[in-house]
Amino acid sequence: MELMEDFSRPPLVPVKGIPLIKYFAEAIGPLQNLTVWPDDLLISTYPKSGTTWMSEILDMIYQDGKLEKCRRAPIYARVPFLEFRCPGVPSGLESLEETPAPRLIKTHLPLSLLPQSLLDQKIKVIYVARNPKDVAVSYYNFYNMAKVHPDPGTWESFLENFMDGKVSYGSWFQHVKEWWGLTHTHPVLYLFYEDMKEHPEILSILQNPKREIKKVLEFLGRSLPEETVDFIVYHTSFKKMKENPMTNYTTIPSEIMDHGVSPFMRKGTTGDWKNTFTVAQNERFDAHYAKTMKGCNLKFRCICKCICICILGIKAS
Ligand code: PPS
Repeated sequence: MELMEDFSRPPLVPVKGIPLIKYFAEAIGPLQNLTVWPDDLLISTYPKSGTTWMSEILDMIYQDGKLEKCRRAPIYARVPFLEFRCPGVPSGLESLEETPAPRLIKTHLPLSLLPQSLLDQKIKVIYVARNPKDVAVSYYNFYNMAKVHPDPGTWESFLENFMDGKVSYGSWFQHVKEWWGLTHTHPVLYLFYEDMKEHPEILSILQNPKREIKKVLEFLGRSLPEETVDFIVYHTSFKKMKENPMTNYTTIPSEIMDHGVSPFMRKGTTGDWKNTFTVAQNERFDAHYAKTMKGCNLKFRCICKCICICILGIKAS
């Protein structure tokens, strides 16, 4: 892979009012001519919501749990990133052209920037949403390590920008709401990172996405033997994916992603925001959340828990 230029953290570029990474903004025009295939499957998320995790689960399902087949290439080559563009690296569109059917496609685009053909042809979508406080913390660390982003500045200022939708891909609030709205008219399976983390029986911190994987299988109209599902659960655990070079993004040159600053597979937990938010930031965020999400019936379990924790006092822990 030959790198052509210094990434120099270019400022975000607005496209139809949505701020985007400069290189991705340049990809939006050509993307509008995308030819979709009826068996394409779109994995849509706001950044840092569990995209890579869901991508690996889906590729394992598509490969009938055959690990060696999932090791054929890094995750970004197996699941092309629709709007990806970066000097010296194949674009999302180029990767997509090399991918045989049935294709898995990753996007973070809001609906206003999505190629219309994906909506017109009612391509199946799996959407994963995550508690916005954990998203904000994960995104801040990602901005620091992935140099296609502008400098994030201090955590304090990044959080303000996040709440105002002045980060790449715009407002988290708008994103989760509009894709939720799409579930009424399109084949969208809307899942939550927290449900994937939660052990179904004992509500413990143990990771067990089995119940959610079964929802995915049903949505796809596929079935797999129980032991294959267990195998997928095991191989898509945070620990296994963190040590797997085909999923942990260490194959990306450090000029683009510097894992020394913060690894891509960072913590993989729920509630990590409590280690970063101050009490004041948490209160401000909760007030903003209540105002912005008013009238929306989407429920993020951690938000309520956080409010309770906050009422109980002492820092947000
Ligand atoms: S990206 O760059 O937007 O596509 O990132 P994305 O994959 O959506 O999100 C990265 C966060 O997901 C965590 N992650 C996981 N958590 C649990 N289990 C598994 N298997 C897993 N794989 C990735 C990853 O660690 C990032 O979260 P943080 O909180 O930063 O650790």
